[in-house]
Amino acid sequence: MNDGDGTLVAGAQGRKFGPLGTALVIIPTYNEAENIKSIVGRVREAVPEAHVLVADDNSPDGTGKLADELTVDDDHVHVLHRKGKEGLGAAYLAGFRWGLERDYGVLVEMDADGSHQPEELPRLLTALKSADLVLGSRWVPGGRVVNWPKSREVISRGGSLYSRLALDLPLRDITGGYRAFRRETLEGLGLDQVASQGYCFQVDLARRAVKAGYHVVEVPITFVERELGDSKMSRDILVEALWRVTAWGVGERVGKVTGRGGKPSKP
Ligand SMILES: Nc1nc2c(ncn2[C@@H]2O[C@H](COP(=O)(O)OP(=O)(O)OP(=O)(O)O)[C@@H](O)[C@H]2O)c(=O)[nH]1
Ligand SMILES: [Mg+2]
Repeated sequence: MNDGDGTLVAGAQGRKFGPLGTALVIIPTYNEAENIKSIVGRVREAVPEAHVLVADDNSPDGTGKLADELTVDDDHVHVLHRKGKEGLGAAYLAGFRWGLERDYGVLVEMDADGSHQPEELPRLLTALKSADLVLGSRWVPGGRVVNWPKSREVISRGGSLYSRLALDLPLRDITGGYRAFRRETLEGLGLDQVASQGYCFQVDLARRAVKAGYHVVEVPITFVERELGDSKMSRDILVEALWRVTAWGVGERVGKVTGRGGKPSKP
């Protein structure tokens, strides 16, 4: 359903939602030395009460050390040092666990490369006041991408459309990674079973939230392609996402016919 300002909603209506509590903005990093100071500074300025967790996979370019330096004068910045490169999904899962072990009420996903603008985070958090999960969305009215070649847009829109149809999800941007979760939502999603590979991670979290009946809201964002550092996206990641989404979709349809299997576990 579209509420008129480009915001799409899915899930239970008319619910009462509790206060949000403190937000933890999780930023996974692998070789983001050129971006880390700027992105953390922008988050701190845009939402001063929020905390930041940099989840670094022992980046060879020293991103983890630069992040450590940011913690010296700022008790709102934290660093989770991981052993080595395991992919964005694994870093987020570790970051979620770190946050859930502490007293955060909201956990936010944000890339380090500036694609997800911290200045838009207040809008996501406002929407979360009456939602279980907010997706920053490029593909609802008002959302857009800056500096993307047409080919990239076609792949991204196509990936979301395919996931929407294969998994029967009422969402427009299913692969995006700018999201705000209430703590209770993450606790209810069964993080131990979430697929952690590439874009599958984002798709799996979104489908689990919708199928579990959570109130999922899409808020338009302006996604800005990175200017500094290298992309970690690869063709292998895309191919893997394609077959996994297909397998989930087939599994759900078979499950509907046979009455078993295929669905993500309910909280
Ligand atoms: N900790 C960790 N972070 C990662 C890993 N792979 C990617 N990231 C981070 O995840 C975020 C998204 O990665 P990007 O390379 O920007 O991927 P993308 O946005 O799909 O690709 P571009 O649009 O080309 O930038 C960035 O902050 C990366 O540093 C990883 O293996 N471990
Ligand atoms: Mg990026």
